[in-house]
Amino acid sequence: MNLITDPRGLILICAAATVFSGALIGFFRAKLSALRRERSVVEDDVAKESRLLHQEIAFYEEKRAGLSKRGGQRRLLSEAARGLGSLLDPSAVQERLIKIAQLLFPSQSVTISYGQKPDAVDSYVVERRQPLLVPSDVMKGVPQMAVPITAQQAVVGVLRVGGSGPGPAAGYAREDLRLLEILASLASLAMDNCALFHQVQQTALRDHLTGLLTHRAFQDQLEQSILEASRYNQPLSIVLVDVDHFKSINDTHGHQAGDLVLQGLAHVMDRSVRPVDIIARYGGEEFAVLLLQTPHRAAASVAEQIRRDLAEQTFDAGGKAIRITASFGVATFPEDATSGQQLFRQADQRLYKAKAAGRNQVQMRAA
Ligand code: GH3
Ligand code: MG
Ligand code: MG
Repeated sequence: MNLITDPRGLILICAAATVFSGALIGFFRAKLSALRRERSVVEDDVAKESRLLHQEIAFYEEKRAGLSKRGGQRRLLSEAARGLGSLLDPSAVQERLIKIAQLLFPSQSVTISYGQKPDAVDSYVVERRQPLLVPSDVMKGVPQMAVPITAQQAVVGVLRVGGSGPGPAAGYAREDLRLLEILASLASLAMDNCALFHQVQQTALRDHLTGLLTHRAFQDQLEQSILEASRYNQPLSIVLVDVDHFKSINDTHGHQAGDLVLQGLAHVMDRSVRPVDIIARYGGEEFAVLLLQTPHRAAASVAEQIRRDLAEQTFDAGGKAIRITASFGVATFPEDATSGQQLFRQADQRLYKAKAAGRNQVQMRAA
């Protein structure tokens, strides 16, 4: 049979061609789907890799942010240490402390409490002298931190962060509390500094025997008070006091007994004036009283009262009963003088007059 000329041959050829092409198509289809499968596996691997890579990047990004935040916090703390250490006034320390805490914990409420009405958080921190971290699931869901601030071992305040407003969603971390503790320690050191500075200043301003102001401190106070009196158009008087024949007290009873008498005298004077008035020991047995807003006559009456009290007093100096008298000179701003120095000189001249006129008396301006 001729395949080309015979129709059966043609049918056979067509059938063979159909089978062959079908097999070819099947082969390529299988190849294609195998290729597709391979591609999707590769795609899955790439997606997985990329996911892992993103996670890794996010992890390092978070670490970097954490490190730079901590770096910033550390810088703030070292600046705080320098700034706080140079302050000499407790209220300035408190002000600066609040500012630094606000920088460390932005948009959080920052307060220094512990006054008349301590709440539960204050009481805990003050009584235990320990920091407190309140998590977000107690105290009405408002997280907060509180640390004690001390001055010479005594708790003088509680630094608090949070407690009002939403606060951070996850609450505060131990690290946050640690940071606040470091800041509170720096503030406590600054408070100690202030207290020491105040003590040194007081020692320089106060006479060690009587605890009264020294001559220098009195002069400063007098000039300052004259400025104020002049601004508000008010009178101001000074009284100078000198113990009569004090040398003979020392000679008769000894120097130590003399010291006790001087202390007793300071006490009598303190008792006779108002708390706003200022007393100084400006020489050995010489004292000065600054009477604010006091006209001349009223000042002379105060001097007279002190003179009488002194004359009636018996001082006990180690078992020895000692009586003394003193002489007084009174001068008043603005009638007698317009500067502290002139006023002092005028009062001194009247005191001299009191001595010359027989002692144990008050000399004032002639009427
Ligand atoms: P007058 O009435 O003239 O003021 O006589 P007076 O003896 O008080 O004055 P004078 O200036 O002659 O002597 C003052 C005395 O005060 C001499 C000095 O030894 C004594 N004195 C000064 N400072 C102190 C002190 O701190 N303690 C004692 N115990 N005596 C002192
Ligand atoms: Mg004297
Ligand atoms: Mg004297």
